[in-house]
Amino acid sequence: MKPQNNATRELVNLDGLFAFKVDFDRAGLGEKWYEKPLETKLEIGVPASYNDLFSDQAIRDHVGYVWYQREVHVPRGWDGSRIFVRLDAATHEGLVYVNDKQVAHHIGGYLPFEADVTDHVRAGESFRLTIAVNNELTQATIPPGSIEVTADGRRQQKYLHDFYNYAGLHRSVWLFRVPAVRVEDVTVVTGFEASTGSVDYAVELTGATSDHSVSATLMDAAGTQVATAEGAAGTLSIADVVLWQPGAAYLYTLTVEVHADGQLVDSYSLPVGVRTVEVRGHQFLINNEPFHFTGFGMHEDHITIGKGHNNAAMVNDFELLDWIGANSFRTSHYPYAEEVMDFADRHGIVVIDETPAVGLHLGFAAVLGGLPRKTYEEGGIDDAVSASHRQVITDLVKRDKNHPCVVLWSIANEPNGAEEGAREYFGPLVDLTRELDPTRPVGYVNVMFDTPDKCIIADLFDVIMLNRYYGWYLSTGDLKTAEQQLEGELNAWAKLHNKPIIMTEYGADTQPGLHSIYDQPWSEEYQAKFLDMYHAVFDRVEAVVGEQVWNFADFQTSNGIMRVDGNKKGVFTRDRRPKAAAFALRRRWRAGQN
Ligand code: GCB
Repeated sequence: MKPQNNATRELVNLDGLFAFKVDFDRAGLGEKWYEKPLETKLEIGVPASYNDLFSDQAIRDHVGYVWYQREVHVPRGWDGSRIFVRLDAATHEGLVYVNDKQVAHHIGGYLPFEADVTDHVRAGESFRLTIAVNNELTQATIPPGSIEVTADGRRQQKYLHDFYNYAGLHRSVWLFRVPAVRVEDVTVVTGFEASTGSVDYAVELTGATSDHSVSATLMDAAGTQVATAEGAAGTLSIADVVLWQPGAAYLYTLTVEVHADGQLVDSYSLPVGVRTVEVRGHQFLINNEPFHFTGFGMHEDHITIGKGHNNAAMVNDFELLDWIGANSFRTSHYPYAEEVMDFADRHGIVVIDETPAVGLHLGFAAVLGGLPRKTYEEGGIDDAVSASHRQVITDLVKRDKNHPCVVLWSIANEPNGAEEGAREYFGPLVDLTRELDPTRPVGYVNVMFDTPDKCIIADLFDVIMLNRYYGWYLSTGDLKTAEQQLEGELNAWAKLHNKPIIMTEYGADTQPGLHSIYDQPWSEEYQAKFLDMYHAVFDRVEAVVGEQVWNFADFQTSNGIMRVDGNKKGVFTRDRRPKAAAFALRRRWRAGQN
């Protein structure tokens, strides 16, 4: 649960400059670098990816550990509390030390973790915080990868996903204190009947005895109390409820309190949007009304800071989403910073929340010039990957379950969904997701090879999400053929499955400033015309309930002959200037508005 400041809890932000050292010789763990000040002249800003900050290419290409260190002061008056360090993300593996003591080890680069450091620190004194971050992707991680060693002994990271393997402390670092008896977790499920809303809540406590009692209070956006209840679980009922709606967010505040002997022991508040989500036939319903997704697959990707979260950049990205008329996005291809989810909650942007399970298709090796392999076999996407996949699904649902903006889980992007073993792999993961969250539909994103006649897993899911590139990777430059192929395939999906279809990716690489009167790939006009063609088809296929263009902005990738300083399918450039397609999208998505 996200830490917060209130009457019983305190939170100190540890972002800023850290000492930084690259562990070129993989010596840090053996030599126990955490036991003393790091021997280095380098400093680094947190949060940020470290890759693009330094002039030394060896740092950018480094595969292995890098070390961060700073002094942290524990406020006076924190005696008697439990004290924690929290990392919102360490990509991809984090080892945390307080002075000489390891306090946490976490694998998974896009989800938070924390360590109880109470026994290792003292209120009013300082400690040395050291964090070793490893960027390696292996056969067993999510996303998976492999490390190759060059003839001269350099280690190189290989992976099958199309975004640069940025690494480091991408999100905030915190020190916080909570009471010994406390709210450990809160789960809310909302609903409404006519004008009456309901908030079912369930509170999990740590350290409580029969002397402790729990109460829940709901306030409206003006701060007026609208409902209260007693007990660790219950239902709050709201007369004349104001719903959370796409484009018209409304948030109540739920405050849960723990009391003993008439004294407040702990309190935790969270924003609550009352809304429902349901899939019915080909429709995707939010608050019982058909919803049509417009927007993008995005990336956490900016010049210089890479995947580092930055609030100013976030505000600008949301401004551009609003300007263009997008009502939604997918967190392609990993969970985004919690600040992003909170912002979407507050501003009524609908989110398809995706796990970091990307690159689970070993047949892709052939496309990239290697030898094709079977996907679901030992040493490939096997039990070890499945265990990591279960972990990220569990952690993601735990982190994001209370966000009204999240309407759909995407448990993987473009896995192999046509090969033997795919059903056995995905069946249990779908069951797990449904068990963790019975309130939201579950989907995965289908790759272009897995057409309706080939895909063997689509029926396991609630929605059909498709990434299609007719007119780009297939029928390049031939929009007439592409149109027939696209329409034919969409109709086949609609006939085969009585489920809504969301086009989660369609797009064309575009070099800003390149113009043509012909259907010329890479030109700005071609990108706009390509999108127009897709939209004309979507408008003819009723089952299509969503259009999310690939991508919101240009983004960095690994080196390759298919990419020119990254992927250029952005509707905005990497520095967020509009290409011609941005205006075309705005005309469609804001039709009738200004
Ligand atoms: C895809 C992937 C996305 C790529 C995109 C592309 O299907 O899901 O990660 O960046 O295609 O541009 O090739």
